[in-house]
Amino acid sequence: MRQAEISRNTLETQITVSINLDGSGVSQFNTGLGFLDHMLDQIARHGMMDIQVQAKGDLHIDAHHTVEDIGITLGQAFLKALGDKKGINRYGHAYVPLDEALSRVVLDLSGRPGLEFSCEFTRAAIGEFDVDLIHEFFQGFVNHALVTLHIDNLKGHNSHHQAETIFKAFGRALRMAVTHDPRMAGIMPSTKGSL
Ligand SMILES: [Mn+2]
Repeated sequence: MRQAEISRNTLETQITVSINLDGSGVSQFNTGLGFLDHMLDQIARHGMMDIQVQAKGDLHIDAHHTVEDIGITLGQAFLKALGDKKGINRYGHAYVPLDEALSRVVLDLSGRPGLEFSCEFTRAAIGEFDVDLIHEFFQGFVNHALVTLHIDNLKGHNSHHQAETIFKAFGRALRMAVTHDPRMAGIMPSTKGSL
């Protein structure tokens, strides 16, 4: 089982993330941010990963530090659980629709951080959740999981739908990338020999 637990504590946030890449989508979230819990649930369910997130952040300021630091801690846990990357697909992609919305996520477990994020949200906030923080979450994840991540929202009028298609496609793409290819057993999926 590829699993890891990371605790990360700063003066702004205290976060513990557990992840099992070979799970069944069982999740538990306690972040104080209902919408973020709903999005994290999409990653676990569609990524078929077991994920637990406990977070106490400085929400009296706003949700920025909490969301960014959950992205960072999830990225650290993901990288640790992934191990040596031998035999994995390495690349993953998915298109996910939800009614009128459609998003595409393409990623490479490259060992290099890179985020290309293209989404024009139709609202500034979803409930009380500032949509700017979705980019912050993925930037935190990418910087610490060392992933190349291209996110494009291709269509959508409802910003809840736009966000949800991004997180579902991200989960699906991660699942594809971490899955072992039996023909690649024991082989590093790079001509360089390391990732
Ligand atoms: Mn929803």
